Amino acid sequence: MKKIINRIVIGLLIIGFVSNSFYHMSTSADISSDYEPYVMAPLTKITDWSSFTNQLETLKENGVHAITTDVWWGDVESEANNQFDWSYYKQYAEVVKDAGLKWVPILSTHQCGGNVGDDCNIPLPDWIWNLDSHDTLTQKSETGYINKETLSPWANQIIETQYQELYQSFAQHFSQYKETIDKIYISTGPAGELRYSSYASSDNWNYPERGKFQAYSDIAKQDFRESMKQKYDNLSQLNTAWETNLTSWNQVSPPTDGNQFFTSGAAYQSTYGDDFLTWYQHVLTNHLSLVADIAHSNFDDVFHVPIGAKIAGIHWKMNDPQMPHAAEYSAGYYNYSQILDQFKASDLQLTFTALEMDNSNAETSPYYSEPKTLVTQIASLAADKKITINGENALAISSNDANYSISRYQNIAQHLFNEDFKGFTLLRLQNIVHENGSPTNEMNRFINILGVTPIQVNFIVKNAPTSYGDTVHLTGNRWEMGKWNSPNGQNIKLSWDSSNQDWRGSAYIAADRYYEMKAIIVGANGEIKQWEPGANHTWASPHHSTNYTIEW
Ligand SMILES: [Ca+2]
Repeated sequence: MKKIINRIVIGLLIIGFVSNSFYHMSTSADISSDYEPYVMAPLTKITDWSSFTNQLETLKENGVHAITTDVWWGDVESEANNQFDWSYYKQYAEVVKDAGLKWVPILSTHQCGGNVGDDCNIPLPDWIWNLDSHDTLTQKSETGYINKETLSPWANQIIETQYQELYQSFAQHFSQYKETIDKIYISTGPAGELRYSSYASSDNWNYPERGKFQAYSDIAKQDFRESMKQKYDNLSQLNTAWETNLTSWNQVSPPTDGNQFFTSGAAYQSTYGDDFLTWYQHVLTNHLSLVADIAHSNFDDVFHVPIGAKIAGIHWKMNDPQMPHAAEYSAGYYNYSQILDQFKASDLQLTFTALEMDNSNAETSPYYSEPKTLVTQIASLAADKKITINGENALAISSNDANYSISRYQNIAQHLFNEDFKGFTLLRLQNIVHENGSPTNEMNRFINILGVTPIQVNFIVKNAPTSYGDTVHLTGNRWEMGKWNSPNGQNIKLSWDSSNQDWRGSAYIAADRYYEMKAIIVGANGEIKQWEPGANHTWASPHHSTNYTIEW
């Protein structure tokens, strides 16, 4: 018994040591054991159901698990309040079910259109704008633009009633499809993402500008004042903290100096900046909490599936020397850890995007874009907090240049299989399947790298010439094996098995794929001491779990 405890303690020490050097994530390359590939449906509505059926059957044949679909509020409740028409989406669910696929509906309470890559125009139901004042219902930007992509996060009462009615009606009408529905996404902002409408082209935004704060409706400004009254109690204490000489609460306001708020350093170094940005984000996380509660209360007992929500991949300006993170701050992302805490508290899965992108413009003005860093940061936080994370690509992957496309899928695979993602949703259907149902050139690339089925393999390495303190790892040609010991990947780590006197470990890799691999000996300092000599092992993985033994 004592021996076992000692071994556990030593094991824990080793895990602790290694995890510090690898973003606190699982320390082995691996495909998540329940990994699934998903495909995002077109934004526009299906008009040719027989073509769509052919497309879905092709997805199914290629191992895609589910299709993810926007269910537009502006479609189903457009006529009048509580006059729902689900007929289109019922037909949709029926077709998905018949194709043998699972379905992931997104309850899209945002407008379709007005965002990057949108090819549709489905505004919110008209009648909602009569339920309260525009000041309450809409977001108002720094430059006075009124945004109607979603209800504003200050429209709590309207949201509570309307989302409740919408979700309840969805649950009633789709409970018969509960075997088909795999997960349900809620929309908590523009493009379905928990954020403000800070970067809307309708508000004259162009990439890669920082965007605009959306805290200038009267109700938003009043809310900020009230929040500061609660925090400081009286103006004199606020003046001390902010180093100001305000004489009236009415002078307490979101920033009115545009970029200066950032370039002056106020956003980064002043108590005022911290107070404003903390409050601005808090309004979003409150909104997330509210919508998640409505979703759980309507869906959990009916569908018994996970509820998911998204945050946006705001990768530009991250590294801007004049205004670092200004685009994220303007969208409401001030402290990702606290945002993810709300995901955890609200029992939500998280979807994050931009997995295909790289950091090639990290130092390039005006982009200063670091999507790869951002994805790893978010995945690391999700792993720390034990939040299930799923990935998406930000922009369609479709190229005549096969190498370019493959490099995008490889970027995605690196994140998925080294940073503990549970699933991946490819945008979009039309890039991998032609209208007649035949696969495009992208299909094979996508399926080979990302459309994988995990199988558990027990790896065994015999006769490795290790010394005390060494460990044996495996690495190979694919990201689920750490891509030949790439700095962005992780190897498959084995542990000493004293009864068999060899090194063993199990990992999930892909069924039916071609692998090349080698064992390596890693010293106690984490550095590679020795590669297995000779040619690479080559292996066509089987369809089911198995053992794989290497004689060093
Ligand atoms: Ca309603």
